[in-house]
Amino acid sequence: MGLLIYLNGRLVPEEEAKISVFDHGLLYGDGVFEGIRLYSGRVFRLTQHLQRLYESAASIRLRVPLTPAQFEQAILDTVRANQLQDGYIRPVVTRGPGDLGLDPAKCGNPTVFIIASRIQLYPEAWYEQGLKIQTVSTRKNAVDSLNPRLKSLNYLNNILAKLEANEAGAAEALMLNHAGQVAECSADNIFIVRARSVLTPPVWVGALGGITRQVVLELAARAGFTAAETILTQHDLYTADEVFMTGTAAEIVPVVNVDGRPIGQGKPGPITMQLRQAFRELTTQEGTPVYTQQADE
Ligand code: PXG
Repeated sequence: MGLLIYLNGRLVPEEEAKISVFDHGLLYGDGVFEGIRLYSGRVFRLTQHLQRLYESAASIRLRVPLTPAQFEQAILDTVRANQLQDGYIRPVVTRGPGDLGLDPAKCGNPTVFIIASRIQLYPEAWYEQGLKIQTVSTRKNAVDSLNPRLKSLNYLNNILAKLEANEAGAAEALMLNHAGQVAECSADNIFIVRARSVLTPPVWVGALGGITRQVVLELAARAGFTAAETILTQHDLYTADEVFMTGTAAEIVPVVNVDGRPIGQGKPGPITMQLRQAFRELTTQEGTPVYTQQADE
């Protein structure tokens, strides 16, 4: 059975969930989005995802035609309509239909849609054996051109990086900023472990403020590690005890090889595994319940 999609205030069958070819989300990547996980009937860190969505929209002066409370209800309604317990939720807000020019002022009606679907989990082997990543030549967008903190529909920078990584036979692309500092991967944040420190680059070097990244910083501190944001270079990764990536879809994935250099013992490290375990436990404990409230509440 097909999915029910939230589109501009209505739940419609996926075959009918269509938007205009004049939508500037399509014509120009003019819009914002989120990727959210649903674990056992609870939406993980929903408030934080919505906050990031509204911040991304504010940054591009895009008016979201729902209040955050309405948006939250729309997400919960969409999950309920599809009777999901575990899944992936993709809210998208675009500038809406306009003419063929760039001018966003001519787009009067932003488009809002929400897809809630089952999630295709990554193979267990990724987590047991770890992944290989590769530095790519595509640099992260500069923070003063298109700030990577903005989760916009304009993802070509990341896609170009992903293409390079695919070409090199690597699972993910390690992306540097224009100063040669490590920023993040094409769709995941990056961390290193050195001694008892768990380190990730600050967002101002050119990285998304990942929700999973934030959770990992919290969990690492709670577990007694030094959790900090710091400038990292490729050298720091090559000589780290452990490297891992974080993201909503991937959660926490060990990296065992960077640019052909084995990391640590060349297998997933103990602190990565410990954090992954802590993360998994947290996903079973917290989250906004989808089914314990009335639909019309
Ligand atoms: N960096 C970038 C550039 C991202 O797009 C993350 C980091 C991780 O952030 P969260 O908040 O998820 O911890 C993302 C995540 C995918 C996919 O297929 C991931 C993202 C967007 C689209 C697809 O894994 N965003």
